[in-house]
Amino acid sequence: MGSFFSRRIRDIQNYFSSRVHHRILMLGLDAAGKTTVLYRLKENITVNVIPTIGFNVETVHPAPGLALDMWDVGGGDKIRPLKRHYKRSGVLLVVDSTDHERFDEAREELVMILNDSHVGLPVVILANKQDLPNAVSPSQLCDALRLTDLPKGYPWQIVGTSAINGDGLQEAAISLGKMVKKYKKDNRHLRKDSIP
Ligand code: G3D
Ligand code: MG
Repeated sequence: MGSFFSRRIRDIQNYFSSRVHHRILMLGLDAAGKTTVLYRLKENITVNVIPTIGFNVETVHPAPGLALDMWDVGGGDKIRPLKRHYKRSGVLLVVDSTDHERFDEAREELVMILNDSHVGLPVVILANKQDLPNAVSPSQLCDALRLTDLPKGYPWQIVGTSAINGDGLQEAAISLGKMVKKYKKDNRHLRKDSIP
């Protein structure tokens, strides 16, 4: 009960302290852990996930004054082309670090969205499922996704996470928030409605 009230009080404080919401598109192959990440960040709980049909949207507050509207768009291959139409000012790419066979496919998701975005759209990659013994490390995943091929100075970062125990998630969300704020500042000359 105590924790219920403290959560509500925290929500109210966050509501008043963060008037600007940044819209984040969550990308990643099915079963990478997107929905688990979302609810771990939102409520610090593990949900019993069922494959996401349609999408989940939640506002998370990884730090005081920082509000991220997270769009977890599920739906597998059929909905994938639609993702490029979602407005975003940052991307969180969730990768299952144990799913070695699909690293190339995960990279394709990223390339698709970056090709369709304003130059410099910030990306944080979660090397998720670090709690599992066969997970590759963030630096191995960095090589597998060929992240260093992104143009020099491109705003990206990779963080090792576990959505099951929460490791790394807050750090990753705070970094993404900072990168998005900078991106918006640097691109404020673009039309107001072109960057959400
Ligand atoms: P998705 O939304 O990207 O499709 P889900 O992925 O959030 O539905 O997660 C798919 C499965 O991976 C779930 O297990 C979930 O519990 C598990 N999972 C997500 N993140 C982690 C993690 O960091 N570590 C471990 N060990 N498992 C994770 P089930 O068994 O329900 O399919
Ligand atoms: Mg899901």
